[in-house]
Amino acid sequence: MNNELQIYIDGNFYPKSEAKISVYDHGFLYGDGVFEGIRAYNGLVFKLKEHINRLYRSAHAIMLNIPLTKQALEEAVVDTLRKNQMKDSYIRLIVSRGVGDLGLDPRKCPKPSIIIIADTINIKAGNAKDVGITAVFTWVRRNAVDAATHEIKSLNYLNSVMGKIEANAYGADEAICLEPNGYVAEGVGENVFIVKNGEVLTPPNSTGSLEGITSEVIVELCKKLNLKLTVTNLTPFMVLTADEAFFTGTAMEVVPICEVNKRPIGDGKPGPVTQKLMTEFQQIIADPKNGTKI
Ligand code: PXG
Repeated sequence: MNNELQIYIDGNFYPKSEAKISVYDHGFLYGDGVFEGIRAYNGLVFKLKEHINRLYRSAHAIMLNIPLTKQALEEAVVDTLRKNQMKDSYIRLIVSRGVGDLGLDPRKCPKPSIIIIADTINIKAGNAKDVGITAVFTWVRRNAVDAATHEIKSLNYLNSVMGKIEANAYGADEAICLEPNGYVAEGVGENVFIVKNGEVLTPPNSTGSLEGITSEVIVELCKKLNLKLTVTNLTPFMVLTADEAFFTGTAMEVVPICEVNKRPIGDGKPGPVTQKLMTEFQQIIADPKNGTKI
């Protein structure tokens, strides 16, 4: 059992088979908590500071006090990777409201819990990056900005799970979620971009989408490459008639979307702008100034 993953829970490490939380934890009972999904590449934790900052913003919005400083939390992530001797990893950092009673009042939860899982990434099978993936617009609307908005990276992901169920049911790889007015918000766990006449477009976070760390990199890359980048509401029609479309996210990085609701996007193959951004993204993740050394 020595080679079991070591999971960080509240300052201690436990082997994966013994890493457990209480059934009274409000993260489990109510999805009351926040999280981050982070990648490490070749001994560098990509944009760790940005992830920690976003975690604190999410926690602030739900009045959850993270019981460590940002710096201590950063060190805890790095320690967890060292403990597991991992240079490449998919890290799940979770802060749950902690143990309370069977009522939903968070005041009954005196001590939030911090959990860090440094696992290996389960790269999507097949050649998604070469041929692109398929998507469907799901009937499951993204939560409104005045509801359990995905601007907060909370543990309440049922909205995304329901979108994914629809994608599965229709045999598509991913779902695209519309916001309550019908504008495009994002994927279930990805931001979405389109390319039209050489211009790159993406929806604003006021659609209730997460401020993606990968999408932020794409915005910077567009500036560097002199590509016009416009943040604006996108209609489903604009997606269906785009020249190119792609998803961005920590897990999938940059992936072309070749088909939406059975309509090919452009010529149904990864387009030149998407491919350029995919190549540039690989250079960004390898650059030591974009990561924290393990
Ligand atoms: N939107 C949502 C709702 C997300 O959860 C992204 C966009 C992309 O953001 P980043 O910062 O990663 O570029 C996310 C994050 C999964 C999975 O299993 C993916 C995320 C979260 C949880 C699970 O694919 N992506």
